[in-house]
Amino acid sequence: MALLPILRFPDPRLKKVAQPVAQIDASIRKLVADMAETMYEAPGIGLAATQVDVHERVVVIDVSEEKNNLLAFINPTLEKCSGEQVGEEGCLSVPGIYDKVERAERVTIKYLDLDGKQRTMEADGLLAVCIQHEIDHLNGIVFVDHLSQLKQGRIKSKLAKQARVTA
Ligand code: GNR
Ligand code: NI
Repeated sequence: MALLPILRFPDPRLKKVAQPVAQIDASIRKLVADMAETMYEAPGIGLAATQVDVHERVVVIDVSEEKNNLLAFINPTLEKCSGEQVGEEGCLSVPGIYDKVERAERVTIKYLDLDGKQRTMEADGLLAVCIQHEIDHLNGIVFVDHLSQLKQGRIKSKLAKQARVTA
């Protein structure tokens, strides 16, 4: 296992659209294991491969209290969305920044599991938010892209200032 470096907004590589995984082989299983380790260490409740500069459609999520319910989604697609919820979001690629984003309350996704089996899952609440946040990453979208231009500008200057003091 290995910890992977996480790209920071506004790194242009966060805008890349990830490609579907063609074959679930040992390299994909290793990527999932490394992404899980990186997510738990951060700590975060989800991580998309895009954030570790791998532009393939792979996501890990664990929204459990005990951090003992790892979910891995290969090639996830949003099949159904309904309702709305607004919650405070954060992102490991945008450290220290939190803001409200409107999302669907309930989603149905299709994906491949680590055995390459096609599966369907329904989710609501925080898990539904996290799934939407991670699929956005695979499409090159960061949660701050959902905020106003004014807020995005403020976030960029705050992160640039942070980077100067930690350098
Ligand atoms: O750790 C995370 N917490 C979080 C909180 C509210 C909404 C979404 C998230 S996902 C985030 C981890 C991350 O950046 N995933 O891409
Ligand atoms: Ni994120």
